[in-house]
Amino acid sequence: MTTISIEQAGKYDGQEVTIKGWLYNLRESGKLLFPIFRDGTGIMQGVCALKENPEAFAALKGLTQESSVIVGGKIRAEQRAPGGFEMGVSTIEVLQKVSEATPFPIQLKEHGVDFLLDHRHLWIRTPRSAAILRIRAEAIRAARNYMDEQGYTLTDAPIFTPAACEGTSTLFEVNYIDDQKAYLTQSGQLYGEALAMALGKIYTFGPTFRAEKSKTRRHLTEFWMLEPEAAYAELDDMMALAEGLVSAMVQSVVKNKSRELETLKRNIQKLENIKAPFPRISYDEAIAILHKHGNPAKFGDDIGGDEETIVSSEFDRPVMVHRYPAAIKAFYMQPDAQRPDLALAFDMLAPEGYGEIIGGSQRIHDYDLLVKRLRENNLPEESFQWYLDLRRYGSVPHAGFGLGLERTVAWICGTEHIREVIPFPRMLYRVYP
Ligand code: NSS
Repeated sequence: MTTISIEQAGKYDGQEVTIKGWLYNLRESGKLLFPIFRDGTGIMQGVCALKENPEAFAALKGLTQESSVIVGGKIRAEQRAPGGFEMGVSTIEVLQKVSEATPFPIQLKEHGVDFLLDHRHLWIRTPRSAAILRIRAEAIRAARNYMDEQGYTLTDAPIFTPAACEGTSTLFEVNYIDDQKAYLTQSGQLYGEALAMALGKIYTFGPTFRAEKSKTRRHLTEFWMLEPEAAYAELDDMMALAEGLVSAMVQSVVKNKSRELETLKRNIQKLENIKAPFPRISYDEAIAILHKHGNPAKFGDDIGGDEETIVSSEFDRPVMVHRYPAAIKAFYMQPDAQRPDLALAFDMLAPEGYGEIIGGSQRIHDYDLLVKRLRENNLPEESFQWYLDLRRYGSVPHAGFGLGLERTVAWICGTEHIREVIPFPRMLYRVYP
């Protein structure tokens, strides 16, 4: 008999097939059993009658949740079943029966979030988690396709680094070999700049680390970032690339993962709207929007989580805020020629209160200015000699950005907290399991 995935069941209407998976739930009603199986691709309702299949009935009766099973039977259309098909179960082989003494800890009822996080290795088996992780995979696939199509080459930045990229306050220090100090990378950007000078247009995509003391629904200590960097590129080029990238990710999920979005009860119409071009406003205009809403922000203030939510509430798609005060931004950002107190930086704020999903900028390409900025920021010049080399040898205007994968996927999925969109979240007080 052909082994099929539940996802593909519709193609096997009327056929005898095998499904390899787990018992997700079991309802017993006299001489009829109504199991639900899952195989990682979906859930399948089954029916098993004592009279017709006494052996399978006996094997299934009293079977515990998450026992592993190989099931055989006929697929048939059933409108009321999840997915539109069910299986008339005729054979069942139990590979491992979950002991009644230690039942599966996650029942089909509400659990507290700490309990779920302690059991994350089992929680990921629920249809909701599986849907989220499939959407994450689709978003990554779409992002890489888009970047490749735009002529960007995928390269990798190191994870052990000798210096900070995004300020020293959130560095994880590592005891490297022979008492050398190293840090876990906060961003691959500085290496991305070197690679852009070698290959023209590149992107890195990997885990990044920040010892963030903030316990919010938007912060992880380990998260994935996709970071394009291009030589001979300016701020506007990066805003255009960023809106194209985000549109491609969202539209690809809408097109290829609609079932998963339905599982999450996500408002798909809101996602269908997410098409480039996105609105662009200056930092000054963002401050004006805040004033209109009675927020007292003034020039020079950082735009924090609450302010981001206010600004983005004016738009039905992500908004890009550009030209922030240089004083509140990173040391490497190119000043605006017209107004040197502003940095040629931009953030993309997602709608529906999901906050900043992208941060990027044009980089300083002038050697003397960069040295001045390193000194002003008390950064160790010796660690940045290789980075200064990029300004000694054929320096050119260049720019890039970083897209936070989990924040982007959390918004696409409409999850409350970004911890749900990474398989094993690392947070302020959590490194287990
Ligand atoms: O600090 S960023 O705004 N920018 C950079 O790191 C640049 N060096 C990127 C670049 O130009 N190549 O971080 C970029 C994004 C930000 O917009 C968030 O979406 C995400 O990274 N981010 C986070 N996600 C989850 N948790 C935490 N703690 C976090 N910090 C940033």
